Amino acid sequence: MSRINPLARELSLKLVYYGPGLSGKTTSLRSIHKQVNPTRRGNLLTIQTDEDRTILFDFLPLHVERIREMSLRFALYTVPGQVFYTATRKLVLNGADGVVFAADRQLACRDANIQSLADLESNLQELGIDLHTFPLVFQYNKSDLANTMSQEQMGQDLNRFGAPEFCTDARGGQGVMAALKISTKRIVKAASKTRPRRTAPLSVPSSPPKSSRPGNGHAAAPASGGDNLLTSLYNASQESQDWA
Ligand SMILES: Nc1nc2c(ncn2[C@@H]2O[C@H](COP(=O)(O)OP(=O)(O)O)[C@@H](O)[C@H]2O)c(=O)[nH]1
Ligand SMILES: [Mg+2]
Repeated sequence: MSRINPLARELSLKLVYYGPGLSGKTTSLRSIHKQVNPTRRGNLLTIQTDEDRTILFDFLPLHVERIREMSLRFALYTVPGQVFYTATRKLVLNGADGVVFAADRQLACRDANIQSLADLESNLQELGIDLHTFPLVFQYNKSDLANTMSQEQMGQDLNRFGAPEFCTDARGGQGVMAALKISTKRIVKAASKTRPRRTAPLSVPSSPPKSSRPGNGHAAAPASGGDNLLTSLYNASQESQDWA
């Protein structure tokens, strides 16, 4: 559930990295932490067992400096992939604005990928969310390994949603930022079509955002007249979010 602070003109959004155990979710957050400009991120929090397995979740806050009129904050989470942590997955998924599904391209992981996606679908259904209309992006991870499944095979197994797909090597840092960028754009776009929850009952400044001037090449914003925050948000979704 996105949260908007009208006075600060700031929107907070939640992105969850979901997928089977050991598919590379924690490694993806580590890679993002390494690649993002330090002024735009907080500390990476990971809670693991001695064997390096996620037992609760990982958390990484990102902050986009103002895009046009709007500041955006993203909270990135991972879920523990092991089947028995289902309650934790539900908890982490609650309030998510989008999901990056990290699948493992190794053939041996095929069933685990499919099972984890079914688990995601059913957990979202419980929250009243249909994955077909939810901001979803696929990472087909471990692309650096030999004998992996092709992107086409992965898509046939998993991507019934027409979602963007990225072949990634999270350990080498390949493709992870591209997936993040598309994911955050889709989330912002989706959030601009719904009315985010306000964190404070404060009035919104009435002057139109500079970004709403005609002829800027963007489609008309969906926000109703005068709702400048949503207009700004919609325009922000048209821009690339340059985290580096
Ligand atoms: N070769 C390779 N190994 C990876 C990749 N991503 C993650 N790993 C390794 O896979 C293991 C599990 O990764 P982790 O991020 O902890 O998986 P998680 O359970 O999804 O959080 C670790 O040993 C990682 O170093 C990748 O893209 N390529
Ligand atoms: Mg993990």
